Amino acid sequence: MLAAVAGCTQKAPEKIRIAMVVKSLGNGFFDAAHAGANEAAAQLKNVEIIYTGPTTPSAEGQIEIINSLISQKVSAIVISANDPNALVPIAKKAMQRGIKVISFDSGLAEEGRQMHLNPSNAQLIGRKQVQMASDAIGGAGDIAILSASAQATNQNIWIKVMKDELAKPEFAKLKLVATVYGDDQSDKSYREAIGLLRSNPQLKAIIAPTTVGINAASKAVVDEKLVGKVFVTGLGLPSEMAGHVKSGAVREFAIWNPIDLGYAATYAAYGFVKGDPEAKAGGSINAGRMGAIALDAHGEAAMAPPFTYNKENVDQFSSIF
Ligand code: RAM
Repeated sequence: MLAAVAGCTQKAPEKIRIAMVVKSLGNGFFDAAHAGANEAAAQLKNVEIIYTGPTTPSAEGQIEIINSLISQKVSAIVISANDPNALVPIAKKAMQRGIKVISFDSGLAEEGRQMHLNPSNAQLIGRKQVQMASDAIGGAGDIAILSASAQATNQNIWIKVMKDELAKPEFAKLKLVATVYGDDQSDKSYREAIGLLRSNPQLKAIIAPTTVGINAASKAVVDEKLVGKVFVTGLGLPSEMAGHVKSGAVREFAIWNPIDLGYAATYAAYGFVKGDPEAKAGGSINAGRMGAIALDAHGEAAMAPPFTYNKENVDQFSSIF
């Protein structure tokens, strides 16, 4: 039936509310993902982004937040999970209430989400970090890993890949002496890095597969006056790492574009909310300017390979993310 006076009697369609639940607030990586989510929302129209996360990266904090998002009846939850399994029951509860659950960056176990968006292939990410550490120290010496939180899905997958790489003959002269956790908190990461440097005087490299950890470890190397003796590498944001590349604490690091990741994850959530018939395991999602992204049989997708930064190109990207 036609409305009598167009515009007067027609109700505006209800806003689609997509909640982006990050590992913790105050992390520049997730601030960039949030910017990407906002960009997607502006293009999709009628989408509101609720950006939220605990103050420290814990599963408990995220469970509380999801509980409240269920009461708020959001349309979708896009989450970077602090634990692959602990969040499954609450994620299932959300899905039972009709909320679409998508993990990105750090995954939920398959039964706890409808899809997972990986930034890149885990094998590539793990191998890249070992290669950068090896190159920085001439292929031989003691190395350590400074990770995020001990239960983080993504870091644990990458650490496993790194250990598998280190077992290969080409990296036989690299010795992993310790793996420590800074919980994606700057101060704890810094203290853990100082601890590594002081208790391992032969240490030659720290690999931090976290943007918070790599920044803190670089600062620790500078403060301990170990530039040139210990090299830091891993996954960092150009905006936070430019100074450390210049100080010499870091030669190379890698990352993907977190803005694109948040953008694509938001498009994916929208596809599920709208009931796009292709939004399913084995199908694909329409990710706006990123094109179509294929989902495998487990509902997993991966974006672009990580990009490497060094003194030649870090300044070019540091104003972007
Ligand atoms: C930190 C977070 C995030 C990870 C990046 C590389 O910001 O742990 O999950 O993807 O580092």
